[in-house]
Formats: sequence, C-alpha cells, structure tokens
Amino acid sequence: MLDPKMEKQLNQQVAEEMYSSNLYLDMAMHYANVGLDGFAHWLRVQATEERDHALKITDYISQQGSRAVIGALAEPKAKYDSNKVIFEQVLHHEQHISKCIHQLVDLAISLKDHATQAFLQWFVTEQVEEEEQAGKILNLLKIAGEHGPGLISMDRYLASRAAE
Ligand code: OFO
Repeated sequence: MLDPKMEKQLNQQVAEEMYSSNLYLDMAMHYANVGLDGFAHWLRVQATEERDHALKITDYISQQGSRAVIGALAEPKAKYDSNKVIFEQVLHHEQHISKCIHQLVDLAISLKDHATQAFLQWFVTEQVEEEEQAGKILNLLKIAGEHGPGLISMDRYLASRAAE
C-alpha cells in the first residue's frame, strides 16, 4: 500500500503524462494539417509513448493496492508560430516532466519508499533520452531551416521513427 502522499503525487503524474500525450497529439494534428507527415508521425508515436507512460504508473499504483485515477485534463496549449517554436515547447515540456519525476523520487526517498524509488528509476533514465531526442530535433531544425529541401529531409527523417 502506498503512502497517501505518494499515491496522490503518482496520480498527478498520470495526469501529466496524459496531458503530454494530448499535447503531442495536438502538435501532430497541426503537422498533418500543414502536410508535414513525417513530423506528424513522430509526434503521434510520442503521444502513444506518453499514454504508455501513464499506464505504466497506473499499473504500478494498482499493483501496490492503491487506486489509480484518471482525472480531468486541461486543453493542450501550444504555439504554432514555427517548427523551431514547436520543438522548443517539446523540449521545455520534457524538462518540466523531468522535474516532476525528480520530485517524485525526492518524495519516495523522504518516505523511505524503496519500491517506488526503484520503480521511478526507469522514468529517470527515460527522461534523459526524451530530453536528448527533443534537443537533437531542435538543433537539426536550426540547421535545416523552416522551408525548402532541409525541411523536407527532416520530414523524411522523422517519418522513419519506429513505433515502440
Ligand atoms: Fe515525455 O515523458 Fe513521459 O515520462
């Protein structure tokens, strides 16, 4: 059984992951609308991953004999001024998620909840990868530019992302 504080914060993280999923899905819809199908594909895969992250946490909460909750979600808010602006938001959002995960680890440590600490290590490692991926795409976008052959190459590159 989880400490009520741990249960509450894990459920908040479920909402964070579900919000991430909707945010990336909304970005995917933007790209589908402007005809950059590779960008749309990459973000759809990311949205699915985020939902999987949420379910990984709900499964853990249930496994611990506590009640997982799917709460109300805010409407995703993103700015679509340019590709650079969009992927800056992806990176900033992942940095925010990393902070949330680290706060969860801090709470697990303070509660001497070794099981939750061990469970959260997967997320700590995953966030390093997520920030790296978003940062790489942002750098490539700065090189490729917002239009022309560079952007088309980027679109092809992002289309090659395998669904996990
Ligand atoms: Fe993109 O991060 Fe989930 O955890």
